[in-house]
Amino acid sequence: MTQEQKFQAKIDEEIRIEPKDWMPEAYRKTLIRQISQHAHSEIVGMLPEGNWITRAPSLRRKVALLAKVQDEAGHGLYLYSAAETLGAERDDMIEDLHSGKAKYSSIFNYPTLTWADIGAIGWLVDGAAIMNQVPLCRCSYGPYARAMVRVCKEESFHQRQGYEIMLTLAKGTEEQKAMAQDALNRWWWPSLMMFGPNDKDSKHTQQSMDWKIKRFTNDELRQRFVDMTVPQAEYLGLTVPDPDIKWNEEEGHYDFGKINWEEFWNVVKGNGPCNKQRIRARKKAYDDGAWVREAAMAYAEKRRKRSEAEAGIKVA
Ligand code: FAQ
Repeated sequence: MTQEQKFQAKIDEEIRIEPKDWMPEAYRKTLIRQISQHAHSEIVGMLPEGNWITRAPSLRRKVALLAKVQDEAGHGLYLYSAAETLGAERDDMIEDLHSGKAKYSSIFNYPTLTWADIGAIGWLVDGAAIMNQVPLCRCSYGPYARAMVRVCKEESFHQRQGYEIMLTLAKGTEEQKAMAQDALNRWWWPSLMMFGPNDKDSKHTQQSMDWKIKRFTNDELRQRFVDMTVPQAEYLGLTVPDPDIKWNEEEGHYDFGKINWEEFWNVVKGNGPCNKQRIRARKKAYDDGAWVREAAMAYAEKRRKRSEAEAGIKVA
């Protein structure tokens, strides 16, 4: 048996791969790509919501939104650490985000125009994130799978926070209900795009399924999301902006309309409504934080020297 065959046999037996285990270079690369892009998505994902922290309509809403955005920072840091266990350097990953070499989720390139968008993000974007990430808790790579357990618990709170905002608006005045409907109209299709291209156009899915990094295909997860979310929209009394949504008795699923893939690839390539603004904001945050990194390094150096000097005294 070759090393590669032994590796695949472990995966087939559901034995987790850990950082020091042998792994094919392509497996390592795929994981670094997916985990670092996932980390970038969490970090860039703080920006659309951060836009509303100072304008949350009550103290309760502000506290919940602050907690959510802080959770996202934490998820980004866990994920960068998970990628580091594969030998990736954090500075390189961040550089790749800033230069546009690394991708992050298309969804975060859309603007948050009203408070209802915060509800729609929690409900739809976190709802889609959970659908995609719960299976990642069973990913073959140990550190990624373990990080996902806590991330999913926190995403579940985020989703309920968003749905509660939508419920309040949908049961409010006519104007508030219209805001909720408008947010659903704008976030529905981009949320479906989050799951990635159709299976026939997804270059990584087959290999990632064989390696049990992915447990379901993009289309399978998208379908599950539609099946879960359409009844939630009905409960809110809102209309999903797709005239082709129809329950298919035979399939036991909702049929839905065609996704605008041209829009998706345009956003992925950097030409969405907010791509440039998002990267500008991340670069500025990084540059503004340079003094903190320098101070932390200087402090670590001072402590190292002090403990060396103390050790020297003891030896003497
Ligand atoms: N946006 O062959 P596939 C969140 C790229 S976290 C941009 O199907 P794969 C939390 C893909 O990278 C949201 N690019 O690729 C939150 C590849 O290009 P590459 C992020 C996309 O990897 C909530 C190419 O297209 N979640 O929301 C997108 O097998 C609220 C071909 O695609 C994760 O990252 C896209 N939507 O499947 C935070 C989960 N889709 O890399 C704040 C982990 C595809 O060759 C507020 N990731 N591409 O240059 C995954 O599950 C997978 O990577 C997929 C894509 C499913 C995203």
